[in-house]
Parts: sequence; C-alpha cells; structure tokens
Amino acid sequence: MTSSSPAHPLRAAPRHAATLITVAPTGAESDKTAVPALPVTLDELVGTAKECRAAGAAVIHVHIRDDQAHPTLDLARLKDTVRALRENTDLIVQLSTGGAVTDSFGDRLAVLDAAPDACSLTCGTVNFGDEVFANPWPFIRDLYARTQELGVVPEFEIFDLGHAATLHRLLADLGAPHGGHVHCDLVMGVPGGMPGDVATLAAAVAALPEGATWSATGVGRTTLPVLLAALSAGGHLRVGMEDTTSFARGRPVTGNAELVERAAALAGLAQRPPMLPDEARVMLGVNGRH
Ligand code: KMH
Ligand code: ZN
Repeated sequence: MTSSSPAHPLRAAPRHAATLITVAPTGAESDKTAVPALPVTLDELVGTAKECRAAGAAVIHVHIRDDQAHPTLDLARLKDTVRALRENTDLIVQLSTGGAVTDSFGDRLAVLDAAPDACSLTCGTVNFGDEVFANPWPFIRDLYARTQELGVVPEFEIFDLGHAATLHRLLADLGAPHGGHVHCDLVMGVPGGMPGDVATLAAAVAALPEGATWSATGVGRTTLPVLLAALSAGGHLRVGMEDTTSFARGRPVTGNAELVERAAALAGLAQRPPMLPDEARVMLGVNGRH
C-alpha cells in the first residue's frame, strides 16, 4: 500500500536499542502504615536503590519523608539523600520538584539547591484525585530558568495533552535545557489527567517536540497497559511504588525491585534491554558523576 500522507510523528520518533528504566520508589501519596514495603527512611531508600540498580534501573526519581514518614522537602535531608545515593549507587539522581500537593512553590524551587543530577518539572496544573497539583506558568518558567542556571537536567512531566503545548512554549521562550536534550515522562492514568491507554499515548507522543525522547508511567491499574504500549512505541519506562502499590490484582507490591525486574524482563523480551546509567547519562545530557 502506498500513501502520500505525511509520516505519523511516532514513526519518526527516535528509537533506542536499549530501554531507560526509571524507578520512582516512594512518591508523596502513599502512607507507610498502609503500605509497609514503601521505602521512607534513608537506609530503606538506599537499599531499594541498590536493588533496583541491580534489576535494571538507571535513574531514581526521589521523594523523601521525615521522621514520621510524612513527605518533606527539607533541604538538609535532600542534600543527605543525594549524597547517600551517589555514594552507594551510580544511578542518575532525579529529585522531585513536584513534592506533595501541599508543598509551596518556594520549597519546590529550593529543591534544586540540593544539586541533583536531574529533576522532574511538571508542565501544567492537573486535577489529582480530590486535590489539585498546581503548576502555573510563572512557576514553570521560574523553575525551568533555575535548572538552566544551576545545571540540573529537567525531565518534563506531561500529565495531560495541554502540558505538551506548554513544553513547546517553554522551549521557545527560554531555549534548550541544560545538557541540550529534551526528555519527557508521560504520566498517565492519574484521576484528573490523561487516561492510560494506547490512543492517548500515541497522541501525547505525537505532541512532543521533535527529537525528544520519552518515558511513560501508568498509574495504578494502567501500569501494565502503559508499559507495554511504551515499549512497542519505542519509549522508555518509569515504574515504582510511587505509581502503583499492586503487583497484580489482589497482590500488593513487596518492593520496588520486583517492579523494575518485571519492566526489565519485558524490555528484554522486546529486544530493548535495560540501559546502563552511563548510557542514560549520554542520552539525557547528564554530566559525569559529581
Ligand atoms: N506528588 C505529586 C503531587 C513530581 O514528582 O514531579 C507530584 C509528583 C510529580 O509526584
Ligand atoms: Zn514524583
């Protein structure tokens, strides 16, 4: 069959022979008492990080907790966390600037002072269950400008299609990110954000800037459909207990490593085995280890 229609952007998207696996082990939403396997102390986080590295992760997306296991953006704790993860693993350390829905914009900006390799940067406001995850344009702009000043590589979080339009606006206004490469994470299946299905994934990928690479994350029961769709479309993966606490129906996750192991096994079956952290540094434009 011949066709004169232009190639769909998915066909022109960069495809990698290997799969970047990011682990998001903790998040800000789950409660330690309800989810005992959630890593909340620094020791638990480092232990999880080592296991997930061995299972195939290259990037760790980090939220931290205080002594009561509540989400915190305490700067001293964030600095200790970055140091401990670097001392114990060669993972790329990506701090969350999303925090919890209750965190102030000032505290979220100050996360970058902990000097991580990378950070998340959400490209718009989204309903988040019964809450609102607020990311107004002036905050997005300030946060992005600060990543450029401090040399932190942003990962652009896309919870909805309009966020992709905001990403285009951001790049047009302020130029390329530190490291020169645009990498996005499609966060799908959040109640209030875009659904985690194949049609939406294809539409979101088509809306990304040319040359961007992307991962996808399916929250809750969309974890597996999004993972399989991302692999088949040439994307990368984010998995972890931030996004799902069920391994299968009625079977709670026992630890982050089993989610990474499953992702790595499926990536291997797709002939796109996990990427090593140093390969991921090259792809993402993250400088060598500090
Ligand atoms: N906890 C959510 C409100 C991010 O890490 O950048 C925001 C979030 C996104 O998890
Ligand atoms: Zn997060």
